[in-house]
Amino acid sequence: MEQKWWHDAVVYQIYPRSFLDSDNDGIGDLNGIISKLDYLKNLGINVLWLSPVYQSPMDDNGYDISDYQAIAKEFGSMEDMQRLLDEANKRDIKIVMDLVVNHTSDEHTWFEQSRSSRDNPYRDYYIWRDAKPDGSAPDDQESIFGGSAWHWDEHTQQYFFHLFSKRQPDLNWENTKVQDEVHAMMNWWIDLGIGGFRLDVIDLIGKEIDKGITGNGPRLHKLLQEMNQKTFGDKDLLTVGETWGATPEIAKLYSAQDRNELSMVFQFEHITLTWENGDKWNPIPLDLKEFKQVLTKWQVELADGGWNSLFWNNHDLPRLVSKYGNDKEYRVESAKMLATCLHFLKGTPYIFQGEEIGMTNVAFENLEQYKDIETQNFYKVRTEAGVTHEHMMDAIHENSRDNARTPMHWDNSENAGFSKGTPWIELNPNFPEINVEEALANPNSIYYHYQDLIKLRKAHPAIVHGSFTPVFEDHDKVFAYVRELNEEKLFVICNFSDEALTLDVPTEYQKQDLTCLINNYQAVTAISETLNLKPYESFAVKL
Ligand code: TEU
Repeated sequence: MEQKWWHDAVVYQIYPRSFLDSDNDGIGDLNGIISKLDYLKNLGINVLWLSPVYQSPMDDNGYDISDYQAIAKEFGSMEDMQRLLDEANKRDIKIVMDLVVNHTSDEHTWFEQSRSSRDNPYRDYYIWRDAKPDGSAPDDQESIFGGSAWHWDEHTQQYFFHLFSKRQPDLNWENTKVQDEVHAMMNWWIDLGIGGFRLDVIDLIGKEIDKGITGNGPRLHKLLQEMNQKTFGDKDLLTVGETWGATPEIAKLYSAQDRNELSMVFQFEHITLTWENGDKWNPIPLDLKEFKQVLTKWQVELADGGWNSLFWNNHDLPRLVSKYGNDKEYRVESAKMLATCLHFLKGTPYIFQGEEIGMTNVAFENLEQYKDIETQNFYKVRTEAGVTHEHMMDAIHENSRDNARTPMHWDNSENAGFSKGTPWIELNPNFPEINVEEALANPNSIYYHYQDLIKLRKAHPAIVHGSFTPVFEDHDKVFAYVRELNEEKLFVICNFSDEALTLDVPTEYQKQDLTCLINNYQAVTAISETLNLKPYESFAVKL
């Protein structure tokens, strides 16, 4: 496998709306990000993925783009964007843009043209179909945000297709003009000096609507190969596809180097294990054995001929320490354990803003406090179908996307230092205890643990390229593994429970005079036949 700069990179995801508000309009912005580049550099990351900052009516907080080559006013200007690129560049930080091309906003000129008449040249940029003879939608396909995927257009008397909100019409990727426009737009951004793209719901662009196929459509990989060839293929960028429907086999199609598609994809198999039958509004407890099996499968199957991206959370998902750790008694220990567990795996790790200080889920009391369109839509759809208010509020507390979107906690001043205006969404009330200022002042903070993990990745090729072997495979509370490359053998062990555990250690792992690389209680320098682990204890040693 040819070595790439992004193999040992660590990416930090920013949700600009909630990061830092420099002009006190209550919404985070590009100048806010620029002012924190040194903070991010100090953490050790070398790539920033920005959730969308393009012009947008913000129906889905920017995942509904009305102009791909303009910056949303609330986030700043194109000059600010150029300054961000320059300032990041000075610090050897690359900027990855979020590329949302499955759909646009209904305020994009392409769609305004498209909906103006049936014979407009832009009509075929989107997906239009006649009503059934009784006037109903062409079929019963559903939107991922709830309700029908078809919306009736009174003016031209046809339905258009939208997999997300009705203000996010799907582009028609069968139209080569759409492909050309997107490629040209991507090249425009590449020429500006960006470091790559995160491709939003990219596995949907090969859809065949009339056959009811949306994910993993037959034309998907051909479209990506063409995109690669016409845009970033010879540019050495980081490209990561968001692919909810990927299996390891599919992930290899995207990420095997000789296929010339993407650097890597985000797979979600470990995430949806806590969703009953794939339904996030029916959360179920984590079964650690299943979780281990899934992660192990991905490590083993993508060992060569593919590349993993590693993440526990993002702007759509609950906070990791609340979901997989214990955000009360063992918040610090479990946040560090989860970080160690992920950052010693093979792949490119992603950190979501606030993860490095152990930010937690929020539990707003009233539905109105939630701003997310998915949360609002599903509350309506499900309660109308008979689900109780209590059930939905519990599910929202568990899995609403707004868990990740409350403003970043910088310090314990008003609004956690995020804004002097009125924040667009309320803060998590725990900011006086959990904030950056606090973290930077405490040498034992979660922040410094992440900093250490990033340094270790840069210093130990075994973390980046080594083989992966699971240990204690049948244990239902411990996730342990070995990473090995040439002479170096690293042993990582993580207690995922709030119980103290005693393990019988196989002889090959019993060693004296060990070098402990990282730990969240005492450093471990010897392992004998029994190993005692404290709640959420984890460490990595060199065997
Ligand atoms: O997410 C895709 C997506 O399917 C999510 O909406 C996900 O299904 C949901 O949160 C889980 O229930 C991407 C973006 O990450 C998301 O923020 C956008 O809303 C969506 O695409 C549409 O662009």
